[in-house]
Amino acid sequence: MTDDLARRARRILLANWRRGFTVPAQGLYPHQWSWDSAFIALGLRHLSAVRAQRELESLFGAQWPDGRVPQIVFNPAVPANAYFPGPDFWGPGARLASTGLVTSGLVQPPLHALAAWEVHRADPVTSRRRGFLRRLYPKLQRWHDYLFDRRDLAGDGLVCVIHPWESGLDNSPAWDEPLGRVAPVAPATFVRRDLGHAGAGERPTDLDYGRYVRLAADYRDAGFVDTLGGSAFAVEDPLTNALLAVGETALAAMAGELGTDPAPHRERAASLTNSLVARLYDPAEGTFFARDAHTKSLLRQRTVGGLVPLVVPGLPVVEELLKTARGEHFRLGELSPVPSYDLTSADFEPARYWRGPAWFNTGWLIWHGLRTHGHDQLAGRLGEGMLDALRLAGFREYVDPLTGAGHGSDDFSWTAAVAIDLLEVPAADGRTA
Ligand code: 9WN
Repeated sequence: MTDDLARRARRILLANWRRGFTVPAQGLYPHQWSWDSAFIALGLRHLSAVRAQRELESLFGAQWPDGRVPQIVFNPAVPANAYFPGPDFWGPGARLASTGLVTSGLVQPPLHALAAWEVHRADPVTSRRRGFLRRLYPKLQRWHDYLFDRRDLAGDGLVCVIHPWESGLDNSPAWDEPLGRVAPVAPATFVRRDLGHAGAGERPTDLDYGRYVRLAADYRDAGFVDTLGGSAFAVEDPLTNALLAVGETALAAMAGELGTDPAPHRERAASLTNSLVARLYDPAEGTFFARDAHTKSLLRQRTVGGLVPLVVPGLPVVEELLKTARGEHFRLGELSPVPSYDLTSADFEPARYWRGPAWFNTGWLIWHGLRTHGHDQLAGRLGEGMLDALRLAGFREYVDPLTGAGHGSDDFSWTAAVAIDLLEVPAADGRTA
């Protein structure tokens, strides 16, 4: 890595490291976040195999007895009111008896198995010496079991997210309709800490925050029980289900490495891929849509989440999806990273959270998907475009897809991790070719 970008990225990951895990960004996100850690591990694997392994191990150290891997693991060294909702909000029901750590009761997209497998492959000798997969594989299995067994709320083979925060694309316009049915808590009952670190024009509205808080409080007060009737918001999300399918493929590879049977993982990946295509893919539109588990109808907003199933090996609709991605709605190949929301939509907002801006983590998922399906040229163009976007805006949380202006937090960990991966992976491929 000779690029100055690589040095800057490395410095960010070092500065954001907190003895065993990495914060997404200093200030706005002072704890450990679940899917952030998976992206971060993908970058860290090029710097230090042990640190990449520890990133995932620390997260799974906060796994709940029921198998869920929490959205946030609160750092006890940080004041309780540094982030809202913090440890006091989640309360004793979210305190782990084993460690005393407090976590959020929600989850985030399951990128962890893919990340763990890639971390292993980056340095198999260190991984085997430390027993990395031997220790993590059963935990990853329990995590996926939780999703398959407890989150198939509609009973149709697809996993539901029960809060916009669980989708990772929190403020996506696709959530407006189901979220609109949720009664917000009064704004005076909580203090938003995010607005101390980012402009109100870049963050969700107070009304949406009131609804987020209502959903989280109801889930907490019901003892974190997963039922369709108990979840006012329940959505089958293409991104979550696609990552779970990829994750099962990664577990199959791990099972092979560990000498156990990969077949059940392959079967799960295949059946999840079938359900994903059968229920969430719209051939007329050439994209995946999320589905409201209550109304059983598709939420017809075109978002980057509808393109993320590109990461699924063996996906039968790759070319159709690519046609959509390259068209006027996302302009893949021309704009980098990929806009989070349909560029042609009347409510496209280039600077507001998940309602238009381009993010480096979802850009990485599309890049990885293109490579998975042999579209190396387009992947190369997207990867170069993402690095150019970084040179222009710096390591921001997200950028305006049309002007390239940076927004959100600066020195953002997954942005740095993605940069390192984009710089390292093609070079590593060249070395092994
Ligand atoms: C709530 C940490 C997280 C990301 C999410 C992103 C944002 C949190 C917030 O930041 O969500 O989890 O406070 O808005 O939407 O994808 O994991 O980087």
